[in-house]
Amino acid sequence: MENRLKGKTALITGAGSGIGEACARTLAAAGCHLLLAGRRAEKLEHLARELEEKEAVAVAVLPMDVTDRETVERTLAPALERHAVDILINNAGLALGLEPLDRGQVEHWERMIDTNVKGLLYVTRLVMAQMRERDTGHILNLGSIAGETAYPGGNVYCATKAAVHMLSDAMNVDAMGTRIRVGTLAPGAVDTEFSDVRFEGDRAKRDAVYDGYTPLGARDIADLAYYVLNTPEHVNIQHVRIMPTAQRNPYLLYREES
Ligand code: NDP
Ligand code: 8X3
Repeated sequence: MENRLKGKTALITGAGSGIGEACARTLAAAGCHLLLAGRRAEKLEHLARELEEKEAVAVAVLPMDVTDRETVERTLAPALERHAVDILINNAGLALGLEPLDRGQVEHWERMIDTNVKGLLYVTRLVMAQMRERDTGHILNLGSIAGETAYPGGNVYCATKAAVHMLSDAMNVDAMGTRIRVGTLAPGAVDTEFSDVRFEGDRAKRDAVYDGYTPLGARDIADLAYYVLNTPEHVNIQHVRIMPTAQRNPYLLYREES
């Protein structure tokens, strides 16, 4: 397939681990210049230096917590004066807890809503405005199968991902008449730090999520992102659901006995 991404500039949120990091590696290998955003600046700096050296692309780090609107604006606005962003991957996100709603922790809910929904909005507002001015751009949002089917204890996380799906549709509608494209990737189980974060470091609970089958890896999602982003400009892949072969929906996950 022709590489249409060489020389483009991509901003990836949550680029220091998992799917975001894999997307950074894949896009750098395709010749994209990168802006890597996240809270753990040291991880991002390390990745940036590695990719600059290995792939001969320019990589800048934007240390920011997407839940902090002032910081997002203070960090992104000057970065957008220096860089024209062709691709935005809204990947920063998290799940916290797996309790029934009536036993949920309000602090967990607030962090999920603030990160997965409000953080995505703060970043997108600024980047999409620049894309509209340039009449070009591609936004890829990380949704989830959790945003399509609720599962026990998923409640607020599922709701935030349903919001991401609807916001992607809304962005597409709002971009009507421009050359801006918007897509959502809706993965099932991907083995990343996701479950470490959800279960706050409880190794047994984390391991149980991926036990007895082969989950997706972050690289699988990055390959899909590359495919979607690399399509010609008249093609707008709006929504893709991707699961491990062992998983058919959030409830149906075939595990081998060990
Ligand atoms: P990871 O935990 O590995 O990655 C999440 C990234 O988001 C981290 O790099 C983290 O970086 C960043 N992040 C979290 N909170 C903030 C914040 N407030 N500000 C800035 N960055 C933040 O998990 P995944 O790679 O799996 O998750 C990536 C996305 O994919 C998420 O949106 C998740 O919901 C979605 N997803 C994941 C699935 C899975 O099974 N793993 C399946 C479906 C969707 P830092 O801590 O440095 O800020
Ligand atoms: C992550 C996938 O099914 O653990 O969004 O919610 S799931």
